[in-house]
Amino acid sequence: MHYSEKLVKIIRSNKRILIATHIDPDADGIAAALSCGYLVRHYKKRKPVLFCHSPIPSRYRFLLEGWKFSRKVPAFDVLLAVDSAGISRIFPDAAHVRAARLDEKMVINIDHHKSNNSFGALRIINEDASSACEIIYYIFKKLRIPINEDLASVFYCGIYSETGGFVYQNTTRESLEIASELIARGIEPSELVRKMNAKTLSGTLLLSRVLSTIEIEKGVAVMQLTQDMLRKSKARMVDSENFVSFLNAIKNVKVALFIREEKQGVRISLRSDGSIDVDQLARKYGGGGHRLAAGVRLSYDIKTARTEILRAIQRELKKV
Ligand SMILES: [Mn+2]
Repeated sequence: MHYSEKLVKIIRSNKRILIATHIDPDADGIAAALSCGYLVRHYKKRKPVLFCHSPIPSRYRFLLEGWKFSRKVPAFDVLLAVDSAGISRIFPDAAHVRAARLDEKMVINIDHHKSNNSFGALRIINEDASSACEIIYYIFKKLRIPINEDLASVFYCGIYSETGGFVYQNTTRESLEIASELIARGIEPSELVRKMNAKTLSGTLLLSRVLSTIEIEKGVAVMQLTQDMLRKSKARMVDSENFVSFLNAIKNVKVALFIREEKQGVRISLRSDGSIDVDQLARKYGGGGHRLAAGVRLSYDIKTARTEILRAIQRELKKV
């Protein structure tokens, strides 16, 4: 049986389906959860609960169109996890996992991360897909479920954003074909992109502070964001979501490292031009992602994290 049919069987034979995306959700994660919402509604004739531990960034809220994400875990029978390499990406603290009684539940895992740790009873994982949305788009196609304009916009935003606007290496013939099919459904690509990319003044001022910290040594570019910069710019962490792209766009930069100081510990984004596999590197510290783009959270302060990760990068670069 094709996995799409298995998925339908599970949706049909279970009552309460919880669709969950990862913490600090990006456009692909949000769009993947929403599109699964449309899928479940198609079969159940009512909306399932969508869950995300973090709030949905305001610039993506236009995608919700009457849907909402709960930040509390309701009672459920099936967990449909999207765009999440591991359960800890959905439930960051162990207490949540226990409260969700996951071991007694049916778990479905739809993802495109190389670092996916293969959790769940039904795993629909494709590392070659541009995005989680691409995988779900093909499920709709396989099941011949009509895609209305709202859903087409959701898919478009997920794929557009995950490919950096059809720029990154995951921009493929398939992703562009899907984009073309979505445009044929009447969506307004430029309008969607304008909404997604809209910046706040405080976010732009934060960017200028962060960019002023850039240092480049032996092909490795580093920049950092501190809690103090957030305060001074009156900005929020979500404003910094795509800052790292400025770093790896610099000529001759092999590896880009963006360190963000969280309230506790740091969050690090890694980008590679292909010289090293940053997914592998991030995994050594409990993170992961893709070969050219990965992330990791550490409980160190900025300085310690910076020294540690820079050393690890230089070690990897020496091998090539
Ligand atoms: Mn994704």
